[in-house]
Amino acid sequence: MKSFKTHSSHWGAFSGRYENGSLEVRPHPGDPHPSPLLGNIPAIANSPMRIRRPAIRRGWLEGTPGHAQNRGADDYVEVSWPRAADLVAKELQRVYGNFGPEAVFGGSYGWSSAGRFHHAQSQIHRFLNVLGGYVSSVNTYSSGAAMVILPHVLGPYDHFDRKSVTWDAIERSSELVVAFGGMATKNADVHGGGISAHIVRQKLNGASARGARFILVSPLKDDFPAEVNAEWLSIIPGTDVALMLGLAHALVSAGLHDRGFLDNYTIGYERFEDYLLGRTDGVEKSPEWASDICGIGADLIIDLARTMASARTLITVSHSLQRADHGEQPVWMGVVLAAMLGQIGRDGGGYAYSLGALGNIGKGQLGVPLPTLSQFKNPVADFIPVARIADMLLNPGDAFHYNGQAMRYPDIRLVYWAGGNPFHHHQDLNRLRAAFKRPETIIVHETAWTSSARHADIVLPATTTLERDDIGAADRDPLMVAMKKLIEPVGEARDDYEIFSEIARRFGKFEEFTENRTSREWLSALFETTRAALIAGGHDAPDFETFWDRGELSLPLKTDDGGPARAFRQDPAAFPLKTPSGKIEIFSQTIESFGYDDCRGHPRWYPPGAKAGADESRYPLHLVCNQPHQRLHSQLDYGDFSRSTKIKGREPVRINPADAAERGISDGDIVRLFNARGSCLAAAVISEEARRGVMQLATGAWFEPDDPAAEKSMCVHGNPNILTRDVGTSQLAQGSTGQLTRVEAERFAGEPPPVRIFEGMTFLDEAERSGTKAATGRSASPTMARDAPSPEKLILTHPETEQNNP
Ligand SMILES: Nc1nc2c(c(=O)[nH]1)N[C@H]1C(S)=C(S)[C@@H](COP(=O)(O)OP(=O)(O)OC[C@H]3O[C@@H](n4cnc5c(=O)[nH]c(N)nc54)[C@H](O)[C@@H]3O)O[C@H]1N2
Ligand SMILES: Nc1nc2c(c(=O)[nH]1)N[C@H]1C(S)=C(S)[C@@H](COP(=O)(O)OP(=O)(O)OC[C@H]3O[C@@H](n4cnc5c(=O)[nH]c(N)nc54)[C@H](O)[C@@H]3O)O[C@H]1N2
Ligand SMILES: [Mo]
Repeated sequence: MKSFKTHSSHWGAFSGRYENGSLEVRPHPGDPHPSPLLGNIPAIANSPMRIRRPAIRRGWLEGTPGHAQNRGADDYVEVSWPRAADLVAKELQRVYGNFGPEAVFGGSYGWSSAGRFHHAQSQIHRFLNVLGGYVSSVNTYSSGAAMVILPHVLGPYDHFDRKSVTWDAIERSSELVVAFGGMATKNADVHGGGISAHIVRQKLNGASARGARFILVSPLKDDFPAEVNAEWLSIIPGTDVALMLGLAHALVSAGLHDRGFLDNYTIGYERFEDYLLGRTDGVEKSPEWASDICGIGADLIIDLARTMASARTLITVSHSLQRADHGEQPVWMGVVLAAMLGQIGRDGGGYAYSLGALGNIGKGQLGVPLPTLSQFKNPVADFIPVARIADMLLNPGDAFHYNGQAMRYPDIRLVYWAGGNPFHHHQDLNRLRAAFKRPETIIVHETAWTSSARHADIVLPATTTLERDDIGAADRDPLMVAMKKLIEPVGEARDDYEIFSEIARRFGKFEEFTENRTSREWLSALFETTRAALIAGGHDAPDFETFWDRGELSLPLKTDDGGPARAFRQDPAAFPLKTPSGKIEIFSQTIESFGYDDCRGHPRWYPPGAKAGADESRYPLHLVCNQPHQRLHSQLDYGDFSRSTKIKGREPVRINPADAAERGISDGDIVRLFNARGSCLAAAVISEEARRGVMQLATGAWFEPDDPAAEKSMCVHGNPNILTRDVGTSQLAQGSTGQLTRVEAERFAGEPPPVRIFEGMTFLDEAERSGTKAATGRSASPTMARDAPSPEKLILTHPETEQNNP
């Protein structure tokens, strides 16, 4: 055991040992349900997918006229580190000098890896702020709509995602949990920054053993762990608001809504009730009305409403529901339904947003702050809602609305990304490809040859956490982990910190960026924040070196006081909600005053169509594009566990037996999914767990176009974002709507094009590129290019970086 070193990841703490060229990984002994995602880690050490040397896209390097059109289909030339750093610095100088920081997009959205110091997004933001700033992005792909609607109607986002109902309260007190979008335990495998104990399964079982009932509202049956025997209400995707309205109507019809709670704790119920009962639009949102839309029987709806009113009931709304057209509405309507039940703030009852979506949600609050690297201040005010990136690149200067502000898209010349994969996370990839042809320069730091790296001009090889020391710690996780370096950097990969330090040096800003600290000095300095708080609280507070030797440190948790909702319930005058009225806003004057036609003063049902575009209804099947169980997003799709789940090398897509039979599709067949935007291949899995009319294709299979040079190309591997729509949830939040789309499916006749994405890259030599075309840039052998002359070593005067890269 001695040679095993502690480490951590977004999907679990573990220890690892690298011997004889292979990496062995063992879960943390205190984790009751370690994640199978650990099985993807060993491939990091030697996969041909790793980026080994800085690489420059040929057209960019040569300055060929119109070269940007070749992004995604060009060759790459490997260069030395000093050359790459010079090129980056020169280009940044040019763009900052000619156009200013408002022309640099540095939003750089993405999960990158666990680790408090080497967190790629903190590093890049700090770096760009040192250089003069950048256009940023706000909110997340996870919860773009909820982050904007919740503060208007219930209070700050973290009050209801973080400081909300805990698993302990559910185990103790909940009698009925109605989970819109479910609580698939695959999702709780993961938490941003780390998770030392996977407890969701255990807690659900505990509640279930005590007699709590669980209702799963979802188009997929396995959005709840089988053990808790959830009752499955198989809903038509995108129709939860109709179901919630039907439930609300049933409550009012039976006089079961809590008038006292509505009077004391909410505003605007009457206006909502006028809508609910059809006084404003002539349409009663009755259970029968709802049933026609959502596909769940009216009797079931009436029955469920009665049960909800008679039990300690918790309503949960998943992230997925709001990652869709009008995604603000189910989040808001869930709040209204919980308010009508009068249980907000009661132990194990009320409303919890996103419970089950990430492994630490529903755990207790940490009692001490975590080590955090300052990103400095960004002097540039321009920003976009994160999912509007293609709109921004395609339409500089165009007007758009966001949360009450009339805004314009900036004119971006240079895009700089570290720690994210837009060709994973963004929708309508053919459109994104067109958008990525617009900027003058795209720079990417990546660990692996993702599709985003393959669309960049300058690709800089970043280390993974396995190749560096860091501190592992996350919100609501009571274990801090010494993430010890397990392997030497692969190829010539460098830490993001080191890369940015070297570029900052070329601007004369090395000291400002690094504060003259080595990475190791940073770790011990950042650790002091937590240590000081531990000392103040009278807890075990070892110094950094002792922590490092021990490998981990327990952090104290606060006692579960029920959060802001409990305080508000107990004394609404002393602890008002942080909404404009201090109450739950069933009607929001603020939102009404924005005058948006796609998000008005109270929650309502917006029939699909207007936003979806006329062509959507031509495609009969709903495609659910949810999170993958076999990896985190696109990360380590090349890992053993993820690849073991592919069928004939393609991503599995689930289809209901009746839908498959209608189309002559058998289990294991290669199918083509298509709609007006694009198409992809995937391998059919026939499953009763998908509702009739619903297919499910997880995100994260690396995008591989069959013809990279074509304007519209089929993905041969099974990335659903070639099919999804790139439109915002509404003018209020402009969130991503990637969860759902419409498609048709057919059996793929004939020999399908091969999947070659995991075969590795070949490169042009600097010498070769002046001659006629040599390597193809995408051919089979990853080792060919390794014969290139050995690169100049990056000149490093920084002692720590020397140490890290002997
Ligand atoms: N259709 C559809 N699309 C979706 C979703 C959906 O439900 N449906 N879900 C959305 C959601 S919720 C999210 S959060 C996004 C996720 O989107 P992303 O967060 O962009 O996806 P990841 O695959 O985690 O990308 C992280 C990248 O960082 C790289 N990386 C890891 N460590 C380091 C490092 O130390 N340095 C550097 N430079 N790079 C590093 C990894 O190799 C990886 O390519 O996807 C969104 N996209
Ligand atoms: N293993 C693993 N876990 C993850 C991630 C990962 O990549 N891999 N990503 C993490 C991240 S960044 C995030 S943000 C969270 C995301 O958390 P979520 O967004 O909640 O997760 P999803 O798996 O996308 O969706 C959950 C389920 O919602 C259901 N659903 C979809 N549309 C509808 C609908 O219209 N109505 C109803 N009632 N149900 C619907 C689908 O059946 C789907 O399986 O997951 C996190 N957990
Ligand atoms: Mo997310």
